[in-house]
Amino acid sequence: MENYQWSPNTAHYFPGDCSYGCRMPTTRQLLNSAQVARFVAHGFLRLDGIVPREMNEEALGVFAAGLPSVPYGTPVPKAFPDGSFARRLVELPAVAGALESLVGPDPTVDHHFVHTREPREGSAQPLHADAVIDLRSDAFDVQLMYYPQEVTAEMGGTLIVPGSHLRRTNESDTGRYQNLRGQTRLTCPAGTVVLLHHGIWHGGRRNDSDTVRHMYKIRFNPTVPQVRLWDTADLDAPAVREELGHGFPWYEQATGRLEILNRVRWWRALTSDPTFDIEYWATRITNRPTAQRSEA
Ligand SMILES: O=C(O)CCC(=O)C(=O)O
Repeated sequence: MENYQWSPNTAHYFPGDCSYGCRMPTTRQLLNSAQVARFVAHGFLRLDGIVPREMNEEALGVFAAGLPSVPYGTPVPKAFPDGSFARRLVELPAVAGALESLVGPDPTVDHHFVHTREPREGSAQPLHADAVIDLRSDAFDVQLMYYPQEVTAEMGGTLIVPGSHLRRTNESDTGRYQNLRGQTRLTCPAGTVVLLHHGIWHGGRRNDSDTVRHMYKIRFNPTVPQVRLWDTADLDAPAVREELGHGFPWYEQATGRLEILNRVRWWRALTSDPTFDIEYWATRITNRPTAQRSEA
């Protein structure tokens, strides 16, 4: 893994200053280290009801009219022209700040899509990840899910398996799993945005209500090293380790240790700190005296 140097220039946006590229404007509501550690452990971050009511009402018309197609890898300003619904959505300060903290400034849009669950549709979507097996250790994509309506349990919210994102699977290989302990079904107020690691196991639950349910998803690809992009003032706070050590009901003891190790490796990459560890798990298995001697 490369040892990236953190530069404030890659992490900060100054309104009106395009010398580092014209980034998504933000009033700098960056996440803190504990929130990013929570994302690392859970694989997602919820921003409940942060989209204003007028935009939620507008969204349904925008979805009905159909979204313009976006070629893979298009920079945000080109994918979503100024004033467009999607541009205003990603520029909401809480959304822009969280996205910048995770995927960095100037991400590209991989693709976007409105997922619709019809009333009383009769079946649920199999559990899956939106990825082929993805072995990257120094980059990850962020998926934004936006719910313009209140989602009730009857409407069959999006099923998410917290802490599953680092268990690298191939798309719907997990489809035969019907239920896992600790899975959550997203019920939320209108205007909720969820940001997810691309590897999270999820699926649309069956809509048993009389109301059509929409979820707008945008996948973002990073264009900068994802290193210390958030507000790191609390990097050494105890809350960071607490979040990184969080267990989930579907982990058995040994599985839980494996996931802690996966998180330690990722946190080392995110912070450019090759010494970070929890309970000596990573240090023990990266101790290679023979290799170090032959390099000297
Ligand atoms: O409809 C949903 O709630 C989730 C759908 C989804 O994320 C997908 O099809 O990948």
